[in-house]
Amino acid sequence: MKNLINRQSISLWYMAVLFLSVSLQSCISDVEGSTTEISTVSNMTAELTAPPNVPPPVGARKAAKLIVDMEVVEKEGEMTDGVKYIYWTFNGTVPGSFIRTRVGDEIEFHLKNHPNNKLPHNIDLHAVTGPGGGAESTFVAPGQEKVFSFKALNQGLFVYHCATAPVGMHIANGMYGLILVEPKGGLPPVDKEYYVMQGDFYTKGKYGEPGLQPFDMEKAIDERPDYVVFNGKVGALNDDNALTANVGETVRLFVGNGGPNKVSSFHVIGEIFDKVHVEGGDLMNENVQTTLIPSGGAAIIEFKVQVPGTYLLVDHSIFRAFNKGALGMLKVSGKKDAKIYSGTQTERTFDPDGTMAKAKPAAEAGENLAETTKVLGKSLEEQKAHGKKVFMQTCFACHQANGQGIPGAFPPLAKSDFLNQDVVRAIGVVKHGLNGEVTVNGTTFNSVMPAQSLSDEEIADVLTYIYHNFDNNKTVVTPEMVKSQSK
Ligand code: HEC
Ligand SMILES: [Cu+2]
Repeated sequence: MKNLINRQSISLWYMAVLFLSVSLQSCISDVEGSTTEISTVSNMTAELTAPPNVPPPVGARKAAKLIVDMEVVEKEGEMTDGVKYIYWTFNGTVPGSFIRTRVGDEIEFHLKNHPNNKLPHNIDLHAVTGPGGGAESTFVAPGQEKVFSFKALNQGLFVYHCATAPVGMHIANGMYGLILVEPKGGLPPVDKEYYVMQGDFYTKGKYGEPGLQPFDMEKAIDERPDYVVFNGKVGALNDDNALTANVGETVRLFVGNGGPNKVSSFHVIGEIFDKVHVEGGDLMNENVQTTLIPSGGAAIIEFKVQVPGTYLLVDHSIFRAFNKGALGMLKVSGKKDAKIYSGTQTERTFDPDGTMAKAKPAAEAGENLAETTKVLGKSLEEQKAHGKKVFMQTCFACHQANGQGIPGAFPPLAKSDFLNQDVVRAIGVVKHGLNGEVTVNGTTFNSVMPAQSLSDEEIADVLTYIYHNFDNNKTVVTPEMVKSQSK
């Protein structure tokens, strides 16, 4: 009897709430003053995307209740060729899934922690108004799910991250991502939108040291990262994974910085940002070369692409780009426009006092050294294995993992006619560096390769590795050959 009454009153109460929320909903619609729009479903599940993709724009849709489902995934991944790392992630990627909402949305956030995970986690979203940005409400142990709701009061591009102690370590292992809160009516439409996020990583071994690399707390505290990368690993946005656009299109980049420590001087080589939503907020700057993205901050960057080619995304704290991995690519295809960019127009020798004309041709000594095939004390296999290690630590940053180089910046070592023609000269390049013009496979480069401070043995092994890979001519280089090459 008592039960029955209870049930009845509950259902009455439920109906009253339902009625109230329906009338409230129509109130909101009235405030928004749109008559053409068909009222949206008030309960939607958010579409989440893995980087570098973003979900479709909110467009004209009304504010709604949005359900966001996220799962913490602890998993092994690859930092760079041969280097493994245990990442902690939101939804399995670094950065975590992109969340796209609009101002006024009520977000019901579900955070799940898989029973096979080892640690508790939580989430602090910078788009939240409330203590800890949701961190306290979402603290989940393995095998738990927590739910909390918040209203998106402020528009902008916001970082989210794990805030479980030790906070720095959870962020350093990859627990960050972006949530976009679009203004009413949405951001103006563009042709291409991408999701890029920088992060710094700290490993026991130095850059490129192979194997499974554990997190190094001491380096993290000292702010000495071994890797600074976009989208969680070296080369995440390179070559086949490059961002793409066509001439004439407007590209919008949602760029975040997870840190945990380093501030990003974000720059695209060969482009000028037409517009930057500074720090992800409403302030709009125009005609920007490099924009500063703080750790735990973001920026919305827009530019029109007018000239075909490969554009490099870098942290302009430039050693990070070429030695620690903070380098991505945007490949633009389409027709050239010589009025905007001509390419090299003329090319001639500059020899003001005739010294170059008198200089001797490159060393001819030891021309047949390439035929030496035995190296004392080390088998060819051992030499190649050690050479690969040197390559990944030293040459890779510029010449890239498969020796393919970077157009306009670093010549290829793959199938390089320059390399295969003359081993003595190649030894000289690694030993003493190279500058001035060099033509590789028909393309001229005019840049600087600094001398590599390597031992004779390291130079011998790295060149042997390169000669036996990337379609080269299998020359064996010995430490003796390196030693006898003087200039
Ligand atoms: C900091 C970037 C950088 C690093 C690191 C670097 N190189 Fe280079 N390398 C260059 C540049 C730039 C050139 C072209 C220089 C010029 O234009 O005069 C070049 C040219 C070369 C060439 C001759 C051209 C060709 O493609 O065949 C060889 C061989 C070479 N590098 C080998 C190496 C090896 C081996 C290593 C590692 C031990 C290495 N480089 C490390 C930037 C680099
Ligand atoms: Cu965590």
